[in-house]
Amino acid sequence: MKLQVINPNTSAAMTAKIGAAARQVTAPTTELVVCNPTMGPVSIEGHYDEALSVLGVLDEVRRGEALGVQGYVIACFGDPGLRAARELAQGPVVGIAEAAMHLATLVAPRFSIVTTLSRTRGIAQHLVQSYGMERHCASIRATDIAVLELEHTSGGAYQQILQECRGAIAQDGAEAIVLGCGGMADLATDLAAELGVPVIEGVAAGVKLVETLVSLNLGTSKVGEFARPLPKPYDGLLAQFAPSSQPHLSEVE
Ligand code: 2AL
Repeated sequence: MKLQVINPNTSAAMTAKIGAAARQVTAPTTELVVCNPTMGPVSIEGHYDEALSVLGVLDEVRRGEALGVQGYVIACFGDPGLRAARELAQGPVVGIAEAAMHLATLVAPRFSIVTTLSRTRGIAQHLVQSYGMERHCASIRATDIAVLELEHTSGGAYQQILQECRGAIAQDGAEAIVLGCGGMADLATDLAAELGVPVIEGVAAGVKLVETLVSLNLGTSKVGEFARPLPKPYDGLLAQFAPSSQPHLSEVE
């Protein structure tokens, strides 16, 4: 089985971390393509970053289709471009926020999301609403750690995250933690050991869910909302993104 994990920001160090987390949990027979776009923001920390990251994500999906990828994980906690990617891809596409929240509902009555900058709480809140998770989500706590600061594991980032997790459990009623950034992929095991509750990190959750979907032969329903984009010209800078009527010929570049 061939799966693709897309880090939507352009940070190669973060892509390597995400790839390592994905490889730890996939079956030996699963081939992983781990990538990030070459165009776009170095980190995604707001709506503008997120909107512009989507083009890079879709470009990577387009390449994946040409390579015969059977399922995709979008490895940023805003799940940028998730629904558009579902239109483009033949196989299933899962976002890490979506994957982590769904798995959290299976192991705890209520979870809290512990994320990066305060300004990204709104993005997480919108996802909670759009995935119907209000009943399950006890709180969304920010650490005010910038995404790229998570590269420096020697800093105080881990302690700050641990403190917010403890607050979520003690004060907000959370019985599981969802980590709110792809750059936190390496922290789940240590946090779970210290906190004594399940800590769900979306990269592992996402690849296991996509692996399951592909092995069960379940792909995105293509009969309506997620049908392939209608072929039409796109103008200007976006001309190269124009959907074609013969995806498998045009998508080889
Ligand atoms: C993220 C993430 O997962 N990747 C990124 O660049 N930004 N999420 C976040 N809450 O900051």
